[in-house]
Amino acid sequence: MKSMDADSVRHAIVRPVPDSYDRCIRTNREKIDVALAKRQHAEYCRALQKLGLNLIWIRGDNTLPDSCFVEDTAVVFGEKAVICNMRVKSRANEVTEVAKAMEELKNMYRIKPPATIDGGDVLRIDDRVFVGISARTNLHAVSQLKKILENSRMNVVPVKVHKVLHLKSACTYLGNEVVILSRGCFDTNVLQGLRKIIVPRGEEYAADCLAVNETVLIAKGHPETRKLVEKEGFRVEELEISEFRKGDGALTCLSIIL
Ligand code: CIR
Repeated sequence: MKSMDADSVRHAIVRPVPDSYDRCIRTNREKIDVALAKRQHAEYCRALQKLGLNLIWIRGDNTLPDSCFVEDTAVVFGEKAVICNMRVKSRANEVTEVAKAMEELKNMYRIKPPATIDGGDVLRIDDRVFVGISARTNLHAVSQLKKILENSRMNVVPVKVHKVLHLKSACTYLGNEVVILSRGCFDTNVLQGLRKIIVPRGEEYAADCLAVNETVLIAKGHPETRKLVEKEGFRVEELEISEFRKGDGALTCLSIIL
């Protein structure tokens, strides 16, 4: 099986669920159980470790309610780390501690105003980098990303996103040239040459999967999606992430895989 990335996957950056997590930005009003979110996060971290990843912890911060959604703060391309400029003000300071960690690990670049971008809008598939143009991410960010990656032989492609928060809320890469997606959120013609798993109606949330070393983590309670992913030859593990769903987050949002 072809790996997800030319670089071998070895580390995952994660950040604790803050005590203030129930004040995160979100579109629904279901009550969030912060203690349960912390337990679900611990399970998530254990799953990553079991799949062979070494965890790199960013210091927790109770003044940043969304800070466990660390994916949105930075995007890594091999030896380059791009620190995001996050559009939502209450999240903007999340990047500070992440940038300190990245400085130790990678060559660091920053997306600067007027560009805004959340990491959840960046979907890398081998040498293609799809960037969701969403409520959080704009075309200025695409231009800056192109510059940062100009010698990297990567093609940066903007993709207009509808109905969901980020591009990766609707589409993720499983490796081995297979993507999983939910219909109606972006123009899927951009995914030429890839095999596509379309999540069944009612299971749209399961399109945000996290593939690690050829195992696919999916959100618990999406049996039809599980079958489709297994049919493509992947090993599947389900994780309960109900409290992150209530905060408009999903599996990829809780880590940055290096
Ligand atoms: C937000 O609205 O920014 C957070 N409550 C959820 C962010 C989820 N992140 C992601 O999908 N990459």
